[in-house]
Amino acid sequence: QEYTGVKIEVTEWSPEAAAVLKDVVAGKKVYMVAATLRPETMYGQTNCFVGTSIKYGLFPVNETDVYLCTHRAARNMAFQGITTPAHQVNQLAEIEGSKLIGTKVKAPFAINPDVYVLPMDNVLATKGTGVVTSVPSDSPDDYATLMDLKKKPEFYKVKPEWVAPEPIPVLSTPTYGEMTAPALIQKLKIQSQKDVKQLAEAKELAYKEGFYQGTMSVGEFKGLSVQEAKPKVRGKMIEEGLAFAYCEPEGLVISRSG
Ligand code: ZZB
Repeated sequence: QEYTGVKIEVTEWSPEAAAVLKDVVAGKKVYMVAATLRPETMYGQTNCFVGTSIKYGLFPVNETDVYLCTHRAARNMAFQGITTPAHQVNQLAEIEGSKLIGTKVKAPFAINPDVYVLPMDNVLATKGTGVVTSVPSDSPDDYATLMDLKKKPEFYKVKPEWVAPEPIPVLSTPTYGEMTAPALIQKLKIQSQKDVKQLAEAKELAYKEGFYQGTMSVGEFKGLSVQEAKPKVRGKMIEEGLAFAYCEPEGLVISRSG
């Protein structure tokens, strides 16, 4: 499975994260790395998700940059020559996802780039980097999770102002218009991120409709089909140093059907 590793720069740690990490990463740039299959949707990022009980590590990439992701992902990156020295995993520090909530980050290519780290129940530690970038216009999981956070901010320990009020349109499809994920949430009567079965179905439908029927509504490739725009946006992000190719070893992941 070839993902795009999106570099989401930390601009201000939450107080809990600062207490653990500030000295360790002083003078360095830290990027939370999100693995995505939908680089063309990066314009509509509204936040970044972590799992609260997942442990994340900080791993040096070179002299100046540090990546934040699961140890498992860092190991894959080391073997893919993404981090240096190759084949070596050097963990600078470890932190629980719960402490990262409220950290301010910069989402590359996003129309509103200054966003926050928020909690999601269904982040898998065993997939991608354990960091998920959130695009509620086109990802039903992201939209459902944000509905939960808006309904119960105290329960989820988030400040309401960290949660984007509305998704940002990115692409349009004949069946669902510019808000594919919200339309599917309504159609399948999904109430929350706990409706995992219906969400899996919604995700499959959103992928298919977006990929085969979608047209870009925003960005440099506005008007192009999603199929054409996807590699172009990805290429641009990589060229600008905002993303990189990240592969998940075969056989260790449960790939989506198709
Ligand atoms: C942005 C995005 C925008 C995504 C979208 C999807 C959609 P898959 O298909 O099952 O391989 N993801 C990545 N890592 C994790 C993780 N560890 N735990 C939970 N979710 C994760 O899933 C790949 C997608 O699942 C990734 O692409 C990421 O969310 C999320 F508009 O990134 B995506 C219809 C989906 N739309």
